[in-house]
Amino acid sequence: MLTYENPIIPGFYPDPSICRVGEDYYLVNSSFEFYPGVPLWHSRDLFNWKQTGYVLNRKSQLPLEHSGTSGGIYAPTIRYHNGRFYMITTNVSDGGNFFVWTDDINGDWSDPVYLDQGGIDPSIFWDDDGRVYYQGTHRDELDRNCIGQYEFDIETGKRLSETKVLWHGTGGKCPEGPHMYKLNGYYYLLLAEGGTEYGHMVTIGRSKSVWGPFESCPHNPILTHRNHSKRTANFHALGHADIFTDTSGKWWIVFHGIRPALGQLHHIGRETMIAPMHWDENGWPVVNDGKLIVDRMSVDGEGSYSVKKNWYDDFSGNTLAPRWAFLRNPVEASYDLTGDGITLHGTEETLDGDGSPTFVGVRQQQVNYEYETKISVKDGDGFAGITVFHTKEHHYDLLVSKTKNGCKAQLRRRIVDMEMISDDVIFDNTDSLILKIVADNKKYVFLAGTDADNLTEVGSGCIQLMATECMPCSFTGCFAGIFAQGNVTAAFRYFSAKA
Ligand code: 6LW
Repeated sequence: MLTYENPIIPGFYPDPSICRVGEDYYLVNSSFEFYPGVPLWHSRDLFNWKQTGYVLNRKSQLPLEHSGTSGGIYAPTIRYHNGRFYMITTNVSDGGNFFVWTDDINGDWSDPVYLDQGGIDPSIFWDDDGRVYYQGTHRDELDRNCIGQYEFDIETGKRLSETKVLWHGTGGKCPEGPHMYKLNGYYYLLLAEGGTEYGHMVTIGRSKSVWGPFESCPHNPILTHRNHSKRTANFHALGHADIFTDTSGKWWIVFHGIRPALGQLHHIGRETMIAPMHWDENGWPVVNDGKLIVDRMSVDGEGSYSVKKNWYDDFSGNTLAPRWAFLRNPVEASYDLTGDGITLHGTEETLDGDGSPTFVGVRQQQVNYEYETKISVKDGDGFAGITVFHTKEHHYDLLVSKTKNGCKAQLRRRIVDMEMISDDVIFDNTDSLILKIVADNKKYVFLAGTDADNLTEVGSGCIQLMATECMPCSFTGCFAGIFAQGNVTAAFRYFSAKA
């Protein structure tokens, strides 16, 4: 047997889309208000994934100034056709649906080709006759949610037909995340339905025509955990899928799900998972033989794969590792990679605001995790430190600031209209501190000190109030990161994560 670990890409990496080119697999995720946008992953075995960068890595591709919490980039689709890669997605905060393309997957992508079509979750399908179609969410003549399709020119983005209703799905709310495939003379249309919460599911229909009508798979939903409880399943809200064949012709399905850490509360976002799939004798897909999706999957083959969890970043390169992301378009002058760390310069923007504060973070990829950094606070009366950030209204910040004889640490907890600041912990005769976050399924503990083996607890914050379910809208997840605000310059020597 071959065993592997789900999620294959843990942490806030939702809405996966995948394509295979020869022996290489490429996968993208949505990224919302975080920059760069659309993380791009590569694998050659489906279980070890390396983030090679981002598809949208310059402001002309990804203007985020107007992106609020969970705004910006929604679900993407990646496809390969005739030697060119395409990624189509939606910037819900600026410009709507667009695609970019590249002939070099390791190089830069084009500027956006914007499309005159509303809705979200766009996908592209090339038919055998060379016609190219857009699918995405749409509204029918009675303003009901459905999936719409139109033909367009992939060279120019020009519309070649009106948008027609393709399918309403099986009756679940929010039919979305469509992808079209052609197989054995059928057009298969894969959907997400039920909403991206606990009712989420994957459904599929097929037709002899690219324009439908679509008949529903008799065993829809082909993938869901909506009827499972915490007692019977660890993963929930499974949905938003894409299907493909591996190098041996076997079928697989990628999708996202959540790992609730406390009751039905999840805080580290919707995470990318994978499962085997096969087609039954009637030409309908069966996912994982109808079995539960679990954290250690067993499939035909040889080998055992686990996700890498521990890493150490000394910021020694002249660019940040792809795991790092900013909140909206960053102010470049606020960040200096100095060769022996990264220096952050505070501005008037704060983690409570709608701008781009001096912040750079990594998606929290495990519930039980430890983060550590070393900070030296220079000049000024501002604050700098380490933070757990979910939204501008949900973040815990370990603040370090200079004092007359050294520096001090405080924990600031911002939860909606509440702000709690802990007592000062004073450190004389030093401007450098080791800062640590110890996370588990109940709380984040924040520690500081000059001796890594003898740190002082500054305060703690519950994960409960950082959960998506405690927010009006969150398609994202918790980050751990470093920040500076106000009149301050702070140098960070390293940042590490350990499960
Ligand atoms: C995405 C939609 C969804 O556009 O949530 O889970 C939306 N599915 O398809 C944001 O991720």
